[in-house]
Amino acid sequence: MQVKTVVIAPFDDQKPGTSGLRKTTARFSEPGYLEAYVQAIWDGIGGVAGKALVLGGDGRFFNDHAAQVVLKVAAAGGAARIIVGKGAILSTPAASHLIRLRKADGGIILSASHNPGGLKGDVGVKYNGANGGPAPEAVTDRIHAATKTLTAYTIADAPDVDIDRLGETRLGDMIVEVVDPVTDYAALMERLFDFDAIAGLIAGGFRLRFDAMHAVTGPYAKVLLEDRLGAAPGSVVNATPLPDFGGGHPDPNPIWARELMETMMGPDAPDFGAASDGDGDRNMITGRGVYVTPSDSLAVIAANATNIPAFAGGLAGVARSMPTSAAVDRVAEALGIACHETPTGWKYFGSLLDAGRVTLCGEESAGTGSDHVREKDGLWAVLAWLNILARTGKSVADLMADHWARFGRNYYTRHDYEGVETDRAALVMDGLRAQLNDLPGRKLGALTVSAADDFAYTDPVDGSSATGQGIRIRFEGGARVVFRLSGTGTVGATLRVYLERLETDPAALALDPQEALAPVIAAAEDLAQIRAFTGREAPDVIT
Ligand code: G16
Repeated sequence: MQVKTVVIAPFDDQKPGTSGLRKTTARFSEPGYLEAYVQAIWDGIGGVAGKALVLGGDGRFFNDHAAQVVLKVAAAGGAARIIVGKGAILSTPAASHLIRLRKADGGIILSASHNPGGLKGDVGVKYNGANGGPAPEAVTDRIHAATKTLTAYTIADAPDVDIDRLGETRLGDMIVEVVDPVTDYAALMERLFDFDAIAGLIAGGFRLRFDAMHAVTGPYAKVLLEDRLGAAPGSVVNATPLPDFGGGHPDPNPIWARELMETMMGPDAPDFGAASDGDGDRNMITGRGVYVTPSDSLAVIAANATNIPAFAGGLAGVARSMPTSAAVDRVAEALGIACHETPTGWKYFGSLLDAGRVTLCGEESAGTGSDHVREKDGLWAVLAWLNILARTGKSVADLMADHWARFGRNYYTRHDYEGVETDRAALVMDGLRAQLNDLPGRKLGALTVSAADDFAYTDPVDGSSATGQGIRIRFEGGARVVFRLSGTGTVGATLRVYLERLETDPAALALDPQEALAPVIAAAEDLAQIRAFTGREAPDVIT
């Protein structure tokens, strides 16, 4: 095998964000851009020589080419083995599982998650470590440092490897092992859940719809929900992964999964509806006439966990990202288990999961998962819900009503301002930071600020810390607003405002969340002056 050394000027915009490096397809297509980043990953992890890695992705436009680049830069670096999903397909949780199952040194996941794909969309590259989870900050910092000084990369000068056929081939001395993307993951799911109970529920006439949003979960959902659990053929819709996700935005929320929402709120709605995102780690849960927020979903799974065989012995603890609502905190309190509050990003759950301190984690950004892998897992969440519904015999609506009656309801909404000019978004955040010390005691309408800070976190296991993770303002009585800049966008800044209020009055548990939160929404605007600073009259997306 010939190895070429290509001299480059370092790229100055390769800082990994919340979840790997995400850029426009156009940027990633520039000569050497991807190659240089992959080389920087090898440098950041101490070289790839002799290592075994997993490789796969969400099937988006550019990934075919990207997979070949990763293989060739890995071969040039002396990697021993690459285990690749057929056609470069692996959902993010399936990749995490494969890394753990095969005891690989890590893996490369080619995905920009829920960001649109195609020529005008985005591309992403993520490195996961040997525990199957996203690289911790210390590693992404080293990768970033390497990108800034990289002046050359090495690449195998060889024809493309056939990754559409199962089995082993070689690229120089490196073994390329092509595996079925679904088999191992499906076997794992069968071990975790009560498939007999779910199949029984479905055989009894329970109807479901799963929207794969033309993204990676289609083949997984077909096998699990239709073939193994007996859901009617066609229950999985938009099931074929397309390079541009059918022109859609594969983000499972009421805005982007509108078709599913309309079906679920319509007259002949199935009993259960769910969707997943580009790379299969996010989820949306709905029932007939009811939408379940990700924060509530986490709390409901925690409260009903012992119905799930994998959790029969109870939960060690739970964790949620800081902007996620406190619904799960109340469940943890009732169960007498610890509840950890971490910064946004699944990587922060890794050490807690590895140390056995938590079993279940979740994020408001449609992520839920457990210690079975080290990523959030969309289909896992769907199966967890089906398992709970099958064992309790309740409908989604009844399960929610019972949960709120017992624990109270954390009304929750997120308002996103997208594509804001970066300096204007910074003005909003700086303005808030400047007020922090003076806020406690301040009255905003009927609300009084009880505490305000810029969230900082110290990992209780490894002592690593993260600062500047979002402005957190709490009000007396349990209401809260959080301001944070997204770490996954590729154009300008996305300002996220997370709003929450606890309600325990049994007569007020079925309000419209925007109405229930109106005083908190008004207080947030008062504090942040988003209209004045950004010129925006209203959020672009409300979920
Ligand atoms: C990624 C991370 C999640 C995180 C989310 C937040 O999700 O994996 O852990 O909660 O980003 O994104 P932002 O910084 O935009 O608020 P995904 O599904 O895009 O990989």
